[in-house]
This record gives sequence, structure tokens and C-alpha cells, in this order.
Amino acid sequence: MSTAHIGIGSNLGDRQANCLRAIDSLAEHGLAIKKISSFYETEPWGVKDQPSFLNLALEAETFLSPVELLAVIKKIEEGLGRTDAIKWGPRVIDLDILFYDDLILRTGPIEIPHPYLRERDFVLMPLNEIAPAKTDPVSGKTVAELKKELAHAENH
Ligand code: PH2
Ligand code: MG
Ligand code: MG
Repeated sequence: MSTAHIGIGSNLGDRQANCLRAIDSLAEHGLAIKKISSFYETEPWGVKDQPSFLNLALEAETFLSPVELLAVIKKIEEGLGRTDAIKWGPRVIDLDILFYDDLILRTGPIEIPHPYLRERDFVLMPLNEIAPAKTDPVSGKTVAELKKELAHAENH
């Protein structure tokens, strides 16, 4: 059994319903959801000229391997009507694997931990709510430390 942290975002359609459907679908695929953060209304990051996002994060236990989990995520995204257009552009739903145990994986389509999580407030805020003491295996820092560092960097 492994523990995965997953980031969820939506900025098109009924954002909250899209996120909730995605969580239901993860559970239907056998993930045992342990913690769910609040919803966060966030300013678009990367591509600014798009609607604001609703973001959250969850912690789940799973028997799926990272590759299997990614396949499930792609299926759920497609099922919710995601059509991949612009990088960092608007989307009905986005599910990102943030952490998978303490694994560091950089092969082909999979990057774990998520490569941008240290730079994204919209990831660190919800993640800090449910897993402040989780250590990022890449930096060796906790989520709480990463969040503090990012806030500091943004204010200077
Ligand atoms: N996702 C992106 C690009 N920009 N900005 C916010 N606030 N929230 C997101 O989930 C998000 C984003 C691409 O995955
Ligand atoms: Mg994303
Ligand atoms: Mg994604």
C-alpha cells in the first residue's frame, strides 16, 4: 500500500462539481481517500489571462503503481471532458500526482514529485493544510517549509 498526494484544479464550467466528481472517480478506482483539503480560489499561475481556479489537494492510499495511477488520472480527466489544449491554459479538470510515497521518478511521461510544486502557492496552500510535515524527497524540506519559503520569495 502506498500513499499518494494529488493536486486537483479546475477553471472551466462548474469548477466545484468537476473537482468533486474527480474525487468520487478516484475512490471508484480503488483509492482510499484519507484527507481532503478545503477548496482554494486561486489566481491563474503561468498563463495569467484565464479564469481563476478552484484548487484542492488530497491524500490517498492506493495499491496502484505510479504508472497505473497516472493512467487512472488520464481516464478520469478524459471522462470529465478534458481536452488538452494550451500548456498551463484553462481546463475542466486537472489531476496531478504531487508525491507518491518518497519516490523520485523522472521517466518519460511521469515526474514525481511534481516538478513545479515548490513554486506554486496553489499547490502548497492546500497541501500544507493536509500534510504540513510531509517531506519533499527532492529538496528534503517539509511542505510547511516550502510554503514559508515561497511566501518569502514572493514578498521580496
Ligand atoms: N494549473 C495550471 C496552470 N495554472 N493556476 C492555478 N491557480 N491553479 C492551477 O491548478 C493551475 C494554474 C496547469 O496545470
Ligand atoms: Mg497541473
Ligand atoms: Mg496535469
